[in-house]
Amino acid sequence: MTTTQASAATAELSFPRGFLWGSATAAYQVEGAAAEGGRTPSIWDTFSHTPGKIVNGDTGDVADDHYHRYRDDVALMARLGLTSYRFSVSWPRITPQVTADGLGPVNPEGLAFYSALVDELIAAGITPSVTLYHWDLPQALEDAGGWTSRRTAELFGEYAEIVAAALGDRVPLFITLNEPWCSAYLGYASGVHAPGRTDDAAALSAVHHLNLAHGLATAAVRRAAPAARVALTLNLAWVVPETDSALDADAAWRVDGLQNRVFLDPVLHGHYPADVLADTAHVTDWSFVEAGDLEIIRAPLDVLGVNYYTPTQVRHWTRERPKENADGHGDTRASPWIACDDVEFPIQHGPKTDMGWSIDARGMTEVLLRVAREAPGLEIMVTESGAAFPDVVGADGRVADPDRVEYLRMHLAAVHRAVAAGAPVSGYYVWSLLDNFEWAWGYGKRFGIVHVDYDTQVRTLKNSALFYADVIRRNTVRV
Ligand code: IFM
Repeated sequence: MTTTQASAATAELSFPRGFLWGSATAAYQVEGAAAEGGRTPSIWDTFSHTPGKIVNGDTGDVADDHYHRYRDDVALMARLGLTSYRFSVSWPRITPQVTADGLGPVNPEGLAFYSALVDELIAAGITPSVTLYHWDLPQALEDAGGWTSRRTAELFGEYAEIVAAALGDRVPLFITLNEPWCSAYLGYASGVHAPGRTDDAAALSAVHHLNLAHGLATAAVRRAAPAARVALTLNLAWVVPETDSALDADAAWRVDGLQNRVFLDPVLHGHYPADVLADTAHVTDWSFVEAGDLEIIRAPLDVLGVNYYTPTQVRHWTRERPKENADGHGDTRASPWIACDDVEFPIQHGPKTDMGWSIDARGMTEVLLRVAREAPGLEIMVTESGAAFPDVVGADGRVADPDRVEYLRMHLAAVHRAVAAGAPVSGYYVWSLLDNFEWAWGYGKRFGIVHVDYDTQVRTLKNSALFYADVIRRNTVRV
């Protein structure tokens, strides 16, 4: 961990009236109750129960027990003054018998859980934002090909319609997918995420089927819940070439293609980037893109969700020395960066979070302004922003997390800069409300503004939660 020092307060940055202040979680990371309420296994249940996949052998079986404690957690949110809560729906709770043949019966217990959560939030004055897919694909669908199969996208559209029909009278915003980059490349190319496959062609097919799933779900939500708005959340990268050499610029462009443009271009402009298709032609011919798909994918969005954590610095790899792979996605033999053999992610110096991720808030401003430029007028929300640090509860019962406070302060100021420059950003969600199951890292990485004792499930507000509550109360960040 590296400490960043708070500087004396010199300015008050106020956000637009009505700016949404939220926190975000995801079903598999917080709910627990993995085998309760009629739920069946997702790819993350299978993956986390596979020896060697998760640090310390952790699983999401219990997680934060949010499934049982959601009322208390909503009360905590209300205490902090949050005006919105972004959570995800676990597909295997809603249609637990789904197979490639069809969704099977809807599980009323699954819908009832989310419906009760929505009611609890509304009663507390907190606006729910629902993510339909945050990585917990039903295992039965993975067994039939997962995101490499078009059928998964079709069924996702049907599932989205069910959820929107059940919750759309009270939920104003549905986010179709969270970070399809991770689902596709970490799940199917590098294999550090479920389902743990290492097949570049499969990953590119997953990219397209996730985009298609987004398009089909967008139409489905609009049918079932015409008053609701639809978003897609992307983890856009601020890609920085190390030098201004042509080779470094090319490296940056290719990484930008795989992380940003392969999602932004079809969704915003209805085509895949020609350079990405050409660069990956030796891997796949992209014949999984069928006539009409891009029209479905480019359905106008109401909101684009942006998740930003860390900059992505790249340089051309000269092969004269071992490759540096400090891309923040784990040390793996298989790379998520397809057709990027001559690209490296140099080791960064300077402040880092407990994930080893460099801290540079300029990227937040940059990605927001980029979206504003590429999609003029499209509303943007920061659907995740936050940092892991190794927090402990002190003898005084408090959790002092000055690094996270400073991280949030800097990133809020960066959001403010983008707003001041004209980006229509309407909300900010801290990742995360609670410490939770950080995927392949298990429970060792704490992202919450609320500390969770995993033995007792006791929640303790960290100082960052108090800081955030103060920002919310004033609608202003002091820097
Ligand atoms: O915990 C994850 C979350 O599920 C998706 N976005 C990044 C977070 C931190 O790694």
